[in-house]
Amino acid sequence: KGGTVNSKKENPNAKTMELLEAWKAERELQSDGKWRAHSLRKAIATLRQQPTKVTTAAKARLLPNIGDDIADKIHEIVQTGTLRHLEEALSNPDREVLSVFLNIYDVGQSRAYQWIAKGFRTLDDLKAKAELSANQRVGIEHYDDLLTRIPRAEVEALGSCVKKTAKIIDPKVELIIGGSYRRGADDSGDIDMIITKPGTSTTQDLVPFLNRLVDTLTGEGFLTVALAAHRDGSSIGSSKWHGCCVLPDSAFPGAKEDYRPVWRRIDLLLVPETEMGAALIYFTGNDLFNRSLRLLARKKGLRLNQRVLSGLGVSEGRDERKIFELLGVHWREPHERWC
Ligand code: DCP
Ligand code: MG
Ligand code: MN
Repeated sequence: KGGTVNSKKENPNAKTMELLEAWKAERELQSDGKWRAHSLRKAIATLRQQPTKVTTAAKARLLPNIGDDIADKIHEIVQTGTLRHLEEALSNPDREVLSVFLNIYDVGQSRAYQWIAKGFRTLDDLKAKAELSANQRVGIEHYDDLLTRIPRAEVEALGSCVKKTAKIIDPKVELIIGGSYRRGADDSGDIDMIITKPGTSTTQDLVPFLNRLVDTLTGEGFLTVALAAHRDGSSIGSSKWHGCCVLPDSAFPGAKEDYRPVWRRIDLLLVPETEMGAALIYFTGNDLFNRSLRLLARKKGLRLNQRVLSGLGVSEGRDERKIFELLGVHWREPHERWC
């Protein structure tokens, strides 16, 4: 995701990178794997830039973004041509099942392991025997659809459908497609629609609009199901709506005979005008970029969240550029915010 994947063939560290890449995929399957996977991603990026083969742990450790653990792995790969931990992970008989279960919407590590412990091995097992939440049921019912990335042109077409209906309900409301789409991605995992309106100062101001929008789009058959909000909990006056949608064939951006109705994940996010800057930053991401901005803010004794930057005496939430300025970081266009 993000930068270019150039051919690894000519790279002197190609084999090392390939195995670290495989190890990264394994880590992502494991608990808290995401952040570990992030450090592997950075290490691989470092290796990609080396003009010569890195052959020892000592040399690897001297390079940026490579710590002891990964340096040892590089050494092991060069010495043995393999990674013991990777081999072990790949030969785990539960690995395939775990990966299938973790790909169900709203299923986490502990749930997946619980099901495996009960002897469930397939989606059909789950449908027949497991106790499923409404969200998980949708996730299983539309498993393949929800795993398929959404091509950029379809994200745009879906966004247009929402905008068209929104305009009829309230022409003053503004909608922006955020998330990976705003960062310029060729395809997205879901569609993140930021909804705002001049003159609003709380999400409450936008709730009646959201309700009408959801009702209308559901009536049109565009929205297919609402998903229960979870974990993040906080949502006062439900400032967001999670669900699924499907593009009408009349809006399909390609040859009609290629059209197949695919269920897509959509998030509708309410943002008062006064918080639009901080919210745009947050909902544009990516998540790692947000994390590093928040960290930077904290180091300066400030606090950045999805609503405001505070700690300066005055709070700023309105203006994306202003927030960068106050944080003392150079402006980065959305397409430069991959990490
Ligand atoms: N976000 C975040 N931290 C999280 C989840 C989300 O900062 N734990 C922010 C950054 C994301 C944005 O919200 O860019 C939208 O979240 P998505 O999960 O939809 O992620 P993306 O749109 O970036 O990627 P995808 O194409 O997978 O949807
Ligand atoms: Mg998204
Ligand atoms: Mn999203």
